[in-house]
Amino acid sequence: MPRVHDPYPTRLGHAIAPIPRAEPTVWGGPHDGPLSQAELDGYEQAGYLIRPGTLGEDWLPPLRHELERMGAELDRDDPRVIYEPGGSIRSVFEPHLISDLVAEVVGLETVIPVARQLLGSDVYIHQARINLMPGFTGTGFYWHSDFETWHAEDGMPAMRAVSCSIALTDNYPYNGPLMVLPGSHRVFYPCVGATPDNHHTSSLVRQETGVPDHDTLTKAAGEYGIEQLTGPAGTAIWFDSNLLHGSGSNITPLPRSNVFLVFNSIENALTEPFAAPRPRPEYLAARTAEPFGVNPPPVS
Ligand code: 6CS
Ligand code: FE
Repeated sequence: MPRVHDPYPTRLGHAIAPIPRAEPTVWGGPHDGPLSQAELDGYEQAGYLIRPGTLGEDWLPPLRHELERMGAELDRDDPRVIYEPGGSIRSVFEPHLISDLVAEVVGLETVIPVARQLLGSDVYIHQARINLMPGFTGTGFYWHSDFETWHAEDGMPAMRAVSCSIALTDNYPYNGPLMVLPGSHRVFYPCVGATPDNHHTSSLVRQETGVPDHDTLTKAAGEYGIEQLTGPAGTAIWFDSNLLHGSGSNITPLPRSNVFLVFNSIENALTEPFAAPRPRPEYLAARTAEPFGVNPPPVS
């Protein structure tokens, strides 16, 4: 059924002008969680916040081991495992449902209270993945806004979601770290080109639909600049759902892996996709907006 009004039209037949963001970036205040007013202000301005020490040293070896175990034990045909063209594992989705250890990370005091504070409500996991960028052959992600995809393909109504990427390896300028256009989260860049059916079978390796054109990116990079977000293992990067970001490939011997958690406000539950033939599978976009960590687990 056609919608009456879509505030963020995208996947269009022709280019239209960028649209100013309608919603706030920060929904909670300094008394709603661990972040200070200065940290909240920084996040609001830049669209991201870096928090070193989100995972202590003691977490890193067991988590790295867990990734290897998951990679080895998951079925080659499991749709939740995405491979690089060269055959190595690029991403594993729903790691928090596969591994108790990863689920514990979500519940840490350095993680979920930050998500609740930024979004000003209870939250749930919209999407979780482990990204593994191997040394020498790792390929990056082209420039995009996550919200553009989640709105178009998953039916996320508003910009009230935040991504938390926790580094399991050190991030240097030279091993394919996250690059962002700070401040770009305040503008929605509509994209040209209809969503192909089953787009996710290719977009998770190489995204071609739902990316701004070169002209738009040139202007945006001129206006906002580009920053590389680096830091030691255990560092979390929190970034707004609409921040333009990407990463280059990694030809160094140093792999880059992270646990990537997307929190959405329970007040921003998914609807029908705004610009795609059908919703994506649950492992890419959870459709049950149950607050995480609020109710005790059911007794079985
Ligand atoms: O598909 C997703 O949900 C995420 N992955 C990619 C490659 N682009 C959009 C979004 O970040
Ligand atoms: Fe992304």
